[in-house]
Amino acid sequence: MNIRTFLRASTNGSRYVTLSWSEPQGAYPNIKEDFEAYEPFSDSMSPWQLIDADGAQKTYGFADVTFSHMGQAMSYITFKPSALGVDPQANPNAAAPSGEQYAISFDAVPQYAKNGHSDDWLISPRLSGREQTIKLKAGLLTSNYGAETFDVLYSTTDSAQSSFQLLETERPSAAGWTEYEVTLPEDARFFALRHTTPNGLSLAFDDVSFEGASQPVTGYRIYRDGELIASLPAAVTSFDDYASEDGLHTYMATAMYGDRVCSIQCHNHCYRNRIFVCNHRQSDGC
Ligand SMILES: [Ca+2]
Repeated sequence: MNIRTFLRASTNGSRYVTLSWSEPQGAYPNIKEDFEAYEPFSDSMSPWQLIDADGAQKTYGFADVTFSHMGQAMSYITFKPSALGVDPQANPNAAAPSGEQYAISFDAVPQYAKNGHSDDWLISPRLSGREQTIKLKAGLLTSNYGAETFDVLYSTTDSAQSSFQLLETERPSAAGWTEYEVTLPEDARFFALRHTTPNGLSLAFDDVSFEGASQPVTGYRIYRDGELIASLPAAVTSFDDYASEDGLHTYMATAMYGDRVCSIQCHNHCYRNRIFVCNHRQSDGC
């Protein structure tokens, strides 16, 4: 989160301190997707978009356990090994690097796939549009079937499959999790993780970090000397506080983004009738 805005204060010789501010610009959330919030074994992870482009009606699975969508057409599903009785201590390669869940694409059985290989897309929520380095972990349940392959693509426009251009191709081959960092160019609005293995078992993703699109402010909170004195709607960008006695007060405003809170970067120190210009910034909880 990178907010650049300033809280101003004036007194006009009265006992009212008038605070004013401008809406923070460039409030970009740093998002870490751990895939814990979705239903287990679900083929829906909104706001992520999933595309099954290989058309394969059969995918690989397991002989000894079964779960929703196993063996069927799919792109990615949420996978929760502990719900299948898989002991993470005994099967560390299947354990999630965060929480209990991750996104996984089981390979298309090649003779059923349109082009003879898996072609499954995991498309990100909208991005900030600034140059950024995304991080992700790619996981193989086993190395018995060789490397899995995936492309990292980006789009500068929309999230339609045809709008993406290739940035990198990766070939993780070790069982367990491998971390990747990929720098997206300025103007990248979406990225896609495209699983392309011709004949393996599965490719999983977890802990995908990126800078998301800016979000609208939903309200403000005003604090005097650390105490909440007003909660205001997003359309209000000024507030009059009555100073009952002379003295030094520290004001702070925070911007609300739904249930997230970010401070407006600066404190103003005001004596009645004397104004000290804000000269430092902070960002809490962003
Ligand atoms: Ca996880």
